[in-house]
Amino acid sequence: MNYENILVEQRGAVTLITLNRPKALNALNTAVLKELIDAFAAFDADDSQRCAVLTGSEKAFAAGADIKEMESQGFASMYASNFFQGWEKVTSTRKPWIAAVAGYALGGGCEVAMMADFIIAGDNAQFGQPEIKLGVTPGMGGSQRLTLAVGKAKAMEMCLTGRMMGAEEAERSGLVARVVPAGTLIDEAMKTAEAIAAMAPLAAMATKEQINAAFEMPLAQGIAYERRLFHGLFGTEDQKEGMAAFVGKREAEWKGR
Ligand code: CO8
Repeated sequence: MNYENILVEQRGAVTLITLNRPKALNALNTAVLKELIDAFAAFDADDSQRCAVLTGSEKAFAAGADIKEMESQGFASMYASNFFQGWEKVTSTRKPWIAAVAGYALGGGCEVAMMADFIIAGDNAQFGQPEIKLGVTPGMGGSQRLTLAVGKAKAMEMCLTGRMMGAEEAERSGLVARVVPAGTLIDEAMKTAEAIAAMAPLAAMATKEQINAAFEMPLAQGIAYERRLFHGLFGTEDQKEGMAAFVGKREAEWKGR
């Protein structure tokens, strides 16, 4: 697929996907979604790739869903087309990926960042769910994922007022894993992605699956699920290699099987 709205680059075992609609501050329209679905599916299917980074520009990760595309829609057309269906394909990516957020991450932009396994923010990042100012609400998971990340009080306040949250507050509130100077964002995100890419790939995938299960399952069920995955990894060559390397005081060489 030829991409017009995103750039995709493989750097070693890390795929760097950059939203590239600068004139619309990376607003997310149907074309961007299609390209992202394709890029994430290709990343997931490529054995040479082990972690991805999704980023935008220094001014905007993404300033939301494309308001110009939505403006003229009615209920019937939104419902019939199941508008923006497909984002669940992005969230079903099995390998780990990081959102590297600088500048505005608003509405759908904040929601896409929250679809990542974690967010690294530039110190100029601004997160917000301003849909209420447009007469609507979050529609791509923001009311759920923001609440899970920062709790009811801040999620309610942000979604009801449209207030933006800066990077420092976002880190304090648990929305982002780490804040770095905006100028070093891509380097820092790539370094983190490379560290993940250097781990045993099946263990990385299983870790993601375990932590995501915490959002879907009651505790006892989640712990049993974790244990099954843990047991399952003892059927891999990488478990043998990882533990033999520790005992033999050498670096492990992962095979991904
Ligand atoms: N959609 C379309 N175009 C946009 C968007 C957007 N979300 N955001 C910015 N743009 C465009 C502007 O229209 C402008 O284009 P033009 O030059 O042709 O007029 C260009 O980007 C630059 O924007 P500004 O001139 O406004 O730049 P500023 O630096 O002055 O302001 C802001 C930056 C504060 C980010 C401002 O652009 C803004 O407020 N943008 C809208 C933010 C917003 O409301 N986002 C939420 C959108 S709604 C949403 O995301 C719902 C998600 C759920 C959908 C679920 C469907 C099922």
